[in-house]
Amino acid sequence: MSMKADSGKSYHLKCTGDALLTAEAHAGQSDITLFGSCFCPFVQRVWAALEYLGHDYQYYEVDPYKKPPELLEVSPKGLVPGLRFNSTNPPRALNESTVILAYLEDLSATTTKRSLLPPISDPYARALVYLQADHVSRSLVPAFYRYLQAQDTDKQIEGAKEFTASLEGLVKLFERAENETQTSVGLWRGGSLSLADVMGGPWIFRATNVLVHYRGFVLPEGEKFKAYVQRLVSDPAFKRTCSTEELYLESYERYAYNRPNTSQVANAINSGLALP
Ligand SMILES: N[C@@H](CCC(=O)N[C@@H](CS)C(=O)NCC(=O)O)C(=O)O
Repeated sequence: MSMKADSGKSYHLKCTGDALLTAEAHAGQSDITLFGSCFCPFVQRVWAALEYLGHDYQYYEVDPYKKPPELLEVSPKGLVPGLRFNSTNPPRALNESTVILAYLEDLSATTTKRSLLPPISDPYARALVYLQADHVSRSLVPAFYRYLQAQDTDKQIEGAKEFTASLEGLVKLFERAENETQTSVGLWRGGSLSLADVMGGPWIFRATNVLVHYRGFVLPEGEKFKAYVQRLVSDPAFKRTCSTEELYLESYERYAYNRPNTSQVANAINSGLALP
């Protein structure tokens, strides 16, 4: 595959499109502040969950590579997302997207009464959603970056295979849950947004723009998979957190050319270490 040259574009510092409207609607003070970055998929997990679960929050854009002190106060490694709870003195805070999702799920049980999981009375159905989310963390996310950061053609072919196999693995887990349990949770089965959807959605979405653009990626065949991706990108809560394609293409150019010191995630991938 012929590579265009790196044009030196940098990551964006302001949302565009639907995400900009959402950020503007959530610019005012609130008990919860989401420290976010417009291009970040880990942030998008939490942002889509806040939208779906129906919480009040303030969206606050930060540059995580500059590590402003207010970000370090809520997230010790200076990574977004972070949540700050402003109603306690001193404010409390949480970091790590997966931990924040667990917190928001629990918070919602007694407040907005919405949920990203099957009911607590069906622990097996919930566990199958956890299996999907676990697959996203341990397989889909690292495979995405290995593929996008691969520079040699053979490594890119390998990356495409690994990422495709990981998507297929996720589909298998969706099918298993569909066969073994009954719930209206999960976009795969035409239901509501699930924990697995918010966990993996941001990378599946970026596969449709960033991987297609920089790697000529072809998404897995199959009507059901296509329909799933369509439901994901048109899901109202998810869509409210999406910027326009140009923002992602420009923000990910540094990964696509594997520029040195792109991010902690990129460094971890390059050195074969666990993601931060
Ligand atoms: N494990 C973290 C990862 C978050 C993460 O890597 N965020 C990136 C932006 S997409 C970041 O803040 N990078 C700053 C850096 O690399 O220094 C989570 O799930 O919240």
